[in-house]
Order: sequence, then structure tokens, then C-alpha cells
Amino acid sequence: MNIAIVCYPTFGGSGVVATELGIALAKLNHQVHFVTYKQPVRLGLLNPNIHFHEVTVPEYPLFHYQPYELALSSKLVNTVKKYNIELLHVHYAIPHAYAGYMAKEILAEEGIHIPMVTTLHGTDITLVGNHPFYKPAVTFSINNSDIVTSVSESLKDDTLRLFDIKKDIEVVPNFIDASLLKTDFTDCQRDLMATPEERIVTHISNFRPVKRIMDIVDIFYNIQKEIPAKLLMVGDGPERERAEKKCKELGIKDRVIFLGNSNEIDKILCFSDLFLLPSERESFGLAALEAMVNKVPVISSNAGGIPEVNVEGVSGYLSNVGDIKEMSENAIKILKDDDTLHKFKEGAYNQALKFDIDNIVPLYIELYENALETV
Ligand code: GMT
Repeated sequence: MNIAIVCYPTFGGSGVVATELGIALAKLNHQVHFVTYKQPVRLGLLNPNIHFHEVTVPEYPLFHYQPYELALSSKLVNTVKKYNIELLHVHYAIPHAYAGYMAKEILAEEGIHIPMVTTLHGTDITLVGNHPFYKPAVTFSINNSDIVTSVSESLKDDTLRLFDIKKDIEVVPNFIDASLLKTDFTDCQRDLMATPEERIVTHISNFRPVKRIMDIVDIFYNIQKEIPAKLLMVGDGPERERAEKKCKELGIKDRVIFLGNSNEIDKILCFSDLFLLPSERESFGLAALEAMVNKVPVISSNAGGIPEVNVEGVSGYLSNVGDIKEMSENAIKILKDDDTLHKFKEGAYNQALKFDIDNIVPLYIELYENALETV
């Protein structure tokens, strides 16, 4: 197949999933064309089946807001025509499904009919898309996609609850590629980050308020009172500064390392002992799954789709949003002795394997085949 993928090229989960899916499809000999405003962060181009088409939006003084959707629609139209693209797969409804729909309509005028698969990722539905500013356009573009997928049952339920949706929504969970992992977890260079007796607790996100970054600092504060530990904070975003200040006030500044955005997530997870994800909302929690496949158990909230990923007492523990006390107690329970930690590490890894790429990518391919039959 000849497929165009539209996504955000940044560190966010939706872009990561879109990129990994494109890479997997290219390995299966499909031609994959990424259409976005920057090369996706996880995309290496050393594969003859992967192509990148940059959407540029020239600055014009009249525009207070540069019309990205228009530029994206036009780029899609031109790319489809030039490379004989058969199918569009847009990740994140806003504005990609809307721009994809416009591209489809423009192409149809010229007698070119291609299907569009839209994957909903979370904040496009629960935080942003649901706002009256966007809702009619998001509803329209979901209803006018040929196939709609969501990354969890929870997100499907949210979409049906919050929007007037006339299409079926297929749940296709996010995935990881277990075959890419280091098999020798003893060779992780953990001494770069901590002393042998210290446990390493990690959080990775965009540091937006929805991630409840202050809860992470509080939970770690409780952990380090009982167990020697370091906290690795990976990523960047609006709550980082406040978190750094809070660590200083609590006197744990030397035990918390803010690493900023990183392309070396697997190296960091390789020497991590516990992952914290106390989010207010989370449609799936890809970062938790990436931790689990690296044998890192997860202490999380039970928000949204997280319970579909993290299993209570097996891969970690789940608590109500904001229950810092219970999350701290559970974290200490997992970290307190090597045998318990080992049991949870294996539990996390085995649970993660259910989301292995080999189980999930065929689901997308089947949907593509169905979509192609609709045109
Ligand atoms: O919140 C993030 O981490 C970024 C956000 C995004 O739009 O990329 O992530 C969403 O999509 C991910 C991939 O499907 C999911 O794993 C995240 O749970 C989801 N975030 C939220 O729902 C808050």
C-alpha cells in the first residue's frame, strides 16, 4: 500500500505512535509518506520506503494566525497526486482530520477517491476537541472519516459520550516493539545516575497540568524518606519550573534530576526501577507501556484508559487521582525489597507484551484493507 500519515512531529504520544506505525509499515514493504511540519522526532529516514513531506506555512502579515490546515490540505492534495497515495491515516483529530477531509473533497473534484482513517488519541477529544470552539468541526471530521479508531475503550466511551458520533469506533491500542529492547538489563550504566543502593524512580511526559507533576514530587518525597532513591524527570513543559522550585523547597533538589526532552528513553528506562504516572486524565498512557516493556513497574492513577494498560498488583498499582498517600505506600511496597521488585518487573514486562507491535499493526492493516474497499 501507498499510505500518507499525518501527525504531530513532537515528543507527544500521538506523534510517537504514528511514527512507529509508519516505520513498522515501511518494514513490511508498504510505502509510507509522512506529511507534517517537521521531521517527526522518532523518525530515522534510512529506509527506502519512508518519505517525509514538510508542510510549510509562509508568513504573511495579514494573518494573525497562519492557516496551517489550508497548507496541510494543499500539501496532502499535491502529495497524493504526485505519489499515487491510496490512503490517508491522520493521527489526532485537530486539525488533521479536518484538513484530511478537505483534501479528500478537493481530490474527489478531480475524480481521485481515497479513504481516510482517523485515529483519536486523547486530548483531541477530552481536553481540546470538546471545547465549543472546536466541537462542531471535530464532530464533522470524525463523522466524515471512512474509519475511526481510538487508542482505548475508555477513549471510545469518552468520544461517544462527548460528541454526536454516527460512525463505529474501532479500538486499536497503542503498541511497543519488544524486539528492539536490550535483553541484558545488567548493562544499563545506571551508575551514571545513582549509587548501587539507590532505587531510580522515573517520570516522562510533556509536563502539562494534566500530568499532575506536583503529585510526582510529593510521592517521591515520601518514597525517599523510606528508601534511598533518585527521581529522574524526563521531558519539558509548563509545570517543570514549579516542580523544580518545589523540589528545592522540600530539600530534595539533589535527589531529583530534570533531564529535559530526550531521544534516549529506552536507555533511561533500562536503569529505572519504578515509573510514576498520576495523571488527571490519560486516554492510554503510552509512556507507562514503554516503561513496562523495559521491566519498569508503574504507579499510576486509574484515570481514563490507564487500567487497560497497567494491571493492579501485576505490573504496578493504580489509585484514585490525587491519592498521593496510597500511591506513595504502593511505591514503597514495590521498591522495598529486591524480590518484590523483581516480581513486579517481570509482571510489567509480561503485561506489556500483550501490546507488542506484532499483535497490533495487523489490526491497522486490516482496517486499511477495509477502508480501501469503501472507495
Ligand atoms: O498527553 C500526552 O502525553 C500527549 C498526548 C498526545 O496527544 O500526543 O497523548 C495522548 O495520546 C497518547 C498516544 O495515544 C496517549 O498514550 C496519551 O494517554 C494521550 N494523553 C492524554 O489523554 C492526556
